[in-house]
Amino acid sequence: MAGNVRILYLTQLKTNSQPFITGDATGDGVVNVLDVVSTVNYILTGSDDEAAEDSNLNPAAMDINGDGVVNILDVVAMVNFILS
Ligand SMILES: [Ca+2]
Repeated sequence: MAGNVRILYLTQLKTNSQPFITGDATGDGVVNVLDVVSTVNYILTGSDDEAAEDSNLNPAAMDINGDGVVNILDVVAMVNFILS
């Protein structure tokens, strides 16, 4: 489809006024394989928000489907978005 937008959508953090791109776990402005790797690591290391913050990762951006949980469904959505 012509004119496809490569940004999923912008979301406002509830606890922070900084907007972010959904799926952009690393906060570098694009959604790519680095975000997938970061999200998988976040899940496999027990979803440690403090460690994520230390690594400048944004767990809220990882929750692509917006269900309040970062899990494999978000990784699948992220990969599908990148491959689309
Ligand atoms: Ca989710």
